[in-house]
Amino acid sequence: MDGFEGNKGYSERFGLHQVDFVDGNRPRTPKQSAYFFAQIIEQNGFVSRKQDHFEGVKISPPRRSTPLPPSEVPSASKVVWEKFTPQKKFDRQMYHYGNFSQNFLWGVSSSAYQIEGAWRQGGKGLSIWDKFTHTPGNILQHDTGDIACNSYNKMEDDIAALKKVKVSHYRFSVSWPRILPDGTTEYINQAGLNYYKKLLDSLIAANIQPQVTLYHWDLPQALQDVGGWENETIIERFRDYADILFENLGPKVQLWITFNEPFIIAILGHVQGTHAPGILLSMHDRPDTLPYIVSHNIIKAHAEAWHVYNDKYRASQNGMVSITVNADWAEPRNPYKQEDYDAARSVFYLGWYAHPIFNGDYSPLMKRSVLEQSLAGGLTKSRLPEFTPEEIKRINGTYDYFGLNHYCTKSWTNSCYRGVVLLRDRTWLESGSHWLTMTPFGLRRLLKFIKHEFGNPPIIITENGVSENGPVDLNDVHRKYFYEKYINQVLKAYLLDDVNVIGYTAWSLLDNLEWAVGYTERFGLFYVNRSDPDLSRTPKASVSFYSSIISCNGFPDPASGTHECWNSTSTPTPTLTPKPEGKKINFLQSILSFSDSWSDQRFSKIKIQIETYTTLIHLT
Ligand code: PNW
Repeated sequence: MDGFEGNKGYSERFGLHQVDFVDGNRPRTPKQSAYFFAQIIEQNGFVSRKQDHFEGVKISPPRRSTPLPPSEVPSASKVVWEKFTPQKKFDRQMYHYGNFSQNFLWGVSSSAYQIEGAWRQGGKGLSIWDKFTHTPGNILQHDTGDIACNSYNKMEDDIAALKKVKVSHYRFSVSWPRILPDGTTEYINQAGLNYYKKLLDSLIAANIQPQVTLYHWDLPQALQDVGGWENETIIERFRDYADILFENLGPKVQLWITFNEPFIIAILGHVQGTHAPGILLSMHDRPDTLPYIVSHNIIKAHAEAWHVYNDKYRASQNGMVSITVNADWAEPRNPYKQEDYDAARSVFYLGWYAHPIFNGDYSPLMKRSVLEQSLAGGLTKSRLPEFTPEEIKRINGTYDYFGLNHYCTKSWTNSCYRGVVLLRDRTWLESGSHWLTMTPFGLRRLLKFIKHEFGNPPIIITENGVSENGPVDLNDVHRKYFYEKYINQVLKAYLLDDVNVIGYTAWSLLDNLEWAVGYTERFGLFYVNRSDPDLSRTPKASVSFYSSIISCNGFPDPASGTHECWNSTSTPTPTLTPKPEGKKINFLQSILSFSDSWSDQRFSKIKIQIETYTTLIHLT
């Protein structure tokens, strides 16, 4: 808008909007250019029209959806924001000592395509990820999962790594095409079943409880060829696949997850095209209802698998079946601004899947916002499909716990002309992945939100972790920092907010194929040397650190004496030294090592941990 132009005062006007400086309210009026620019934004460029040259561009005022009235902002997020957003940094970062429940589950996580390799071994069929990674241009450095960490052939090494961390459970996924090469029950690949049976037996022998994900994104290519998740016959295919796994592996498994992160499947796979099957919605002649249809079918397929278990296997196997949704925590940039509240509320996507399963049907907020966007986009009805009353009933309650993947918090605002906008707080520490900042405080808030929004279910955190890229440094102080701070927030949620958290799973056991960015971003507790033909695994410093938290079942108060379980000093000496380059990382590293050396001297009664550039204060 027109504004104060330095020594030219108000005489020079750069604005898309004219401001009336005579009127005390300073009303703004869009100039023609505002409409023109809005149209460029709306079309994301210039749509070619033959007569443009002669008639000019047709100008219409930009469409904007009306914000939700305050009363319709669902209460659960409000409860959390009202309690936490005004928190002083002091309270937010206060270190909390204490323990988790006695049978708390401590684990690490992996997924089939990211670690198994053996893509054409043991009778396995092709998956959409095999095809996607073999299509040039899809994956950084042309990486593939053909060999990955070769976990298919290195089961003993993986079990040894798990033992070293001293986990009580291990989350892995089954590759659907390894069991059913063409996706259907026409042919069941016994070698595939045997592999997973052997893995389960080895885990049980090591006293590690398995948690098995049925679908971590590697759909049999043969099913994609007939429409994949878009074709509703897949619901039956998935149910049959689940039935076979429950029947054959169920006697050895107590914890199941049907789907990993349906949101990522819908959006990265079927809108952005950065994940398999690689559908970039804007480039295809596809209906833009696609992500909603895909999600609709996934929700139904989940429910059918849960019912199969409930009807046929629960009585004899007595396990728990659920779904894992991923969620960032959304923080309003300015908690005192209604628009920012609404912006933050509107970006919650876990409810897309969790609401039908935990509360019944899509939420009113979801229905309303998809309808609004659909109408604004010129459609006559909502893109969101509807469940029939019978379907709502059949889906509602198909869970035995809440599976949550969480990585970070984002800050949101609503600016008049740009709509809902994501902001990055520059004080948040970065990681090896552009989308991941270290924001431990958000996890406590998210857990409290889930408690209120979804009826206080038992929650298992099925993924949480951080990456690095660039040169290898086994002294991963940033990961120790991450786990200490995030897990401490989980402890606060459990002890102070009464959230029913029953387990925590670190992502990931090994440095593995990080999807579209290949092997460049490393989330592992163990470094995998890719130049060694044997793909040897070496523990990073975070292994013994995480292992200490597990042995202590939380954070024992140093004031109550020395604790046998705490062994964080016995970290391996780094052998691969070159430090990450670049000023920023070095600075970050030095802050983290500084905070780390302090954190080992656990003598103060109340300890305030730094998150970033602030100073450590010790109170005794
Ligand atoms: C999860 N994001 O995916 C997956 O379940 C894992 O397989 C993956 O390796 C891990 O997180 C780390 O990325 C995500 O862009 C992928 O916000 C992307 C996002 C979040 C989770």
